Amino acid sequence: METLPTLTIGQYNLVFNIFSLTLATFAAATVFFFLQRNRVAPEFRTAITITGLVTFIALYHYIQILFDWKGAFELVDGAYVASGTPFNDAYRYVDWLLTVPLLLVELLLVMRLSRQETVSKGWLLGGLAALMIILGYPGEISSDAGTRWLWWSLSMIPFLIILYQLFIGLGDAIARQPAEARGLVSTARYLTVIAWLFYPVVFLFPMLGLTGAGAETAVQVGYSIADIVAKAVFGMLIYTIAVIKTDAEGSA
Ligand SMILES: *C/C=C(C)/C=C/C=C(C)/C=C/C1=C(C)CCCC1(C)C
Repeated sequence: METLPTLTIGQYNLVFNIFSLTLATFAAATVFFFLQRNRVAPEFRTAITITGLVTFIALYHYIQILFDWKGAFELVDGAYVASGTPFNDAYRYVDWLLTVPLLLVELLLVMRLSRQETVSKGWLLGGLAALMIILGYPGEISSDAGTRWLWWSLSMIPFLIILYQLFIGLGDAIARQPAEARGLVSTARYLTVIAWLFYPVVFLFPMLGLTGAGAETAVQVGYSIADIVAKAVFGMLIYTIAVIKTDAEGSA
């Protein structure tokens, strides 16, 4: 576990408030997705259930992260110094390990591929996503730049294969989407790529000259914003696609 830097009151509060905002977003998103589940045709309900589970899992982890952050610092002479209680980075990685494969499954389910294609792509993309997170963790908890670069590079391999799969592997499936939904399904793909690109970049902050309090603040704020976009905003897009397809089929 890395040693925590001393933060200004402003830095500490910024991170605390972003965690709190993220938590509220996931709470609202979870309620929304579960309440709206029956708004979509039965064949899309599993996708919406998974969307709600993702924000629920993230909600749980942000509660842990928020309390951990509180316990890891104490206010001494107008600055927040490490209390000695460690701040546990593992919550984020456990959260990602569960939610990242599920996010890819959401996208596959709302695309309505053949059953066989959904299962095979689901295992492929889900497996690659899990591998990516597992390979990133030894780097995340190291403060040695060489070690961080090594695990970053290894984790980038499954990451790039996922991006390739989203663009090339699913290209013809996008073309087969009904006209009303094709644009949004493609947007969901782009949103995934843009939001996911945040993570390996945020990981690099401490290696790109950002140190101490500035790096810690930037990393926590960066991951939180990326989580909101990748889970809640992405989930709204999945929900909207399901509604549009439902209405187009006239079955709800
Ligand atoms: C809801 C959480 C999401 C969508 C998390 C996504 C996380 C990644 C795409 C992480 C990728 C990483 C690399 C590609 C290299 C460095 C280590 C990671 C794990 C930060």
